[in-house]
Amino acid sequence: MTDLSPESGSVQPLRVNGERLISRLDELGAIGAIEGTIGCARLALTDDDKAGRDLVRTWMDELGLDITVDGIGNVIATMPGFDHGIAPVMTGSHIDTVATGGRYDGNLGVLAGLEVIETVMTARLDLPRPLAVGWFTDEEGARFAPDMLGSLVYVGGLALEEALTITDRDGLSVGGELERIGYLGSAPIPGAVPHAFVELHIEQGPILEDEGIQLGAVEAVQGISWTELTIIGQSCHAGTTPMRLRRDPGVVAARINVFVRELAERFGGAQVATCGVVSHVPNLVNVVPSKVTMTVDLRNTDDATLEAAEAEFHAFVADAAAAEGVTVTARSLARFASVEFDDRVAEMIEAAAAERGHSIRRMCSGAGHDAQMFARICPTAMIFTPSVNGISHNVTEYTEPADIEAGANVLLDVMLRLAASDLS
Ligand code: HGY
Ligand code: MN
Ligand code: MN
Repeated sequence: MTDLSPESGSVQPLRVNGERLISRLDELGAIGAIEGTIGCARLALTDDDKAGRDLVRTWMDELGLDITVDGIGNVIATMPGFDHGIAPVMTGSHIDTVATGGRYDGNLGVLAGLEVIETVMTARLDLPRPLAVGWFTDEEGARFAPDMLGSLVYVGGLALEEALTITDRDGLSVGGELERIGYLGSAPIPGAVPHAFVELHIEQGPILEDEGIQLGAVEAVQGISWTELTIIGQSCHAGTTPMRLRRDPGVVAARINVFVRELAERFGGAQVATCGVVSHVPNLVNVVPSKVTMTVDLRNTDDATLEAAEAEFHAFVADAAAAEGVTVTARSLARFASVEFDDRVAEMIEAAAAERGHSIRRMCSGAGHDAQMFARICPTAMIFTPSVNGISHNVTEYTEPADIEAGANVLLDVMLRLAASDLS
């Protein structure tokens, strides 16, 4: 079997077609484009998400890849011509975005994976096992919680039947929306176990840029805790109601927001806290709100510390609600412990980067990713490229073309090495 590693000399290191990759990122980014920005909005299972899915699927079809769509709408495209019993080396990510998203978050991992496969097929490399690229439904969790929904179901972490009943704010279900956009597939769930999984993703934070390092070998993902609070008080007139008679859910929501900020600052280290959603009913200038729905996103690299943060948060909520005379219902939207990736894959990423002359460092991901679900079933790790100004989940999200190409070339090398490796 051909030694595919670049240092063998038998095969000049292949290079991806960076221009093709960047033009596809731009073409996909134009779907759901946010006027006057380079950002895009393709919330999961919306018409824009369908349009993005259809475009990427066209590119997969044009390559002649074997395409499967499973019961949660995950799409996997595999190099043809291999015995179906041979587990592929898989890459992939997501093409759904948040409502104020960038064109690289998730999209880079899917399109770079497609680019790697096209490069390998064009070079007619003879591989011991196929390469595959997938996109996974609703990674963002912004419309349907939890995040990483499609990959969680793929690896058997959540029953498909339960996932299909999850609804958005308007009461529309995952199953109904998958059917409506034509992506309620029949490929089996849980999905086939890959030989290995490696995901290329933008860092979405400031570390690589701050340190002037070109790539990240991601060895872990921090723990994630999403809670939705429904706070019910007494709606009344803003002008006539004395303060002593109020039961104002808006004040409790504000106190919770300040509390979790102060908790994160007090805990320090990796602790982060965000109240991304705070919506008042009836949300009018002269009405004390009757209800506030809010979300609290807590994360930490250390699971015990995250649990301590959650315990303090819930205790504060109970006290604040009692003091104001409101009721609070808490609902967990997502809860994932921190994840360690496979050191062998992280080492391959570091070696491939070094051989291509790129600086690289080990990192823990602050964001959740589909790869953290695949780490449950096969050797997995991630490659990060820098985010300009450390910004993401923002229409100004940007990554330099040279970094995109470097990340894709390292993805290429790592997938080829994984294909030639016995990881048992
Ligand atoms: O929230 C996250 O970490 C990811 O963007 N879904
Ligand atoms: Mn992402
Ligand atoms: Mn994201």
